[in-house]
Amino acid sequence: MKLIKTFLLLFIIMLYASDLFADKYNLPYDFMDTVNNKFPYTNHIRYVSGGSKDRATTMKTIKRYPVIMICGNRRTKEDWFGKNTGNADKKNNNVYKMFLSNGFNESELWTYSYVANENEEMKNIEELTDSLRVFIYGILFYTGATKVQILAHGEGGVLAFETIRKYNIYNLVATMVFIGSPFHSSSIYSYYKAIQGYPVHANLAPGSDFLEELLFLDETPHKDIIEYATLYSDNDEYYRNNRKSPILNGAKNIAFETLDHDGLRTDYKSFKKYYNFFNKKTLKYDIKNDADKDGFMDIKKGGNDFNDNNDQIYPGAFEVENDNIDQDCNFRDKSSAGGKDCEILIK
Ligand SMILES: [Ca+2]
Ligand SMILES: [Ca+2]
Ligand SMILES: [Ca+2]
Repeated sequence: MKLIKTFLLLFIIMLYASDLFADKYNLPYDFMDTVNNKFPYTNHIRYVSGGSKDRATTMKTIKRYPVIMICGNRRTKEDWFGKNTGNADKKNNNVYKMFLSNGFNESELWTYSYVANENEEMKNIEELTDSLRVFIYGILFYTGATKVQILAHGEGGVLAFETIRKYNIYNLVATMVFIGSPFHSSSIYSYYKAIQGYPVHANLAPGSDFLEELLFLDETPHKDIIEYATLYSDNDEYYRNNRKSPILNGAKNIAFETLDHDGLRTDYKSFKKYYNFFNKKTLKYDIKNDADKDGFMDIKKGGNDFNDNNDQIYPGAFEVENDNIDQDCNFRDKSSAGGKDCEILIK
């Protein structure tokens, strides 16, 4: 009898635990295999989550462009599930759940972390761009959506901005919303910390060459196809002497007065401002519009496949060097004489 009771108790605990994880804290079981078969360098992706129970369900239920939520430095994806809420009003601080209760579904919501544990310092931003890029390709392939949307907090915003810029994948993004991101540096970063072994500090400290180069040409590139917004606050402790650091010229810049750095991300007032930017319908994958069956629809039919008669050409495909063919569909060929991402524009 005692044994039966113990089993019953265990069973109830398991039911409760599975309910706790119902809000997609993990990836669907078939995500890594599906994506890894298509992009063999997927092993960069770690500490991510999102989607519905499997690929078929995700593809069937997705309606909007998927949203990738990217956390700030020394944080993890848990920030989007109700952790670190700053001075936000304490009623409703789980961003993931707020999206769900405002009509989004699991297939449309994804999170991205670059470290395993809270308080781990982000590496050099340049080193992290590869994995975010692969995650973007992976989500597009897995969900069948034609673009992604980015919601990024703090340093995660700079990482996202640099990833899209470096690989010239503006055509894969519909929306970028940055919450308190140090685009114009923050005095919490210093060169002193950089030489102590925290290279991200050199990226984000006042006077940073990295930031200057990042924003030099245009603070909102391709804003004809991408909607940009920023949220900033007079009370953000990252920017005591530089409160407009998160603002981007050309974006919708939304000001708050009292929310702090985490409150900006998790307060319902703030959420209400930013979630509207993400309510954008995606075209869904239809095999009829994918002649070469590589999983990406023809660009002429609203997809991202630049050559729908060659299954070795699609976003994220293996790029053959110096052949004047753009295999991975970013308007550039890989070149031994190439720029930052080793690619050059094809004439
Ligand atoms: Ca195709
Ligand atoms: Ca090539
Ligand atoms: Ca290319």
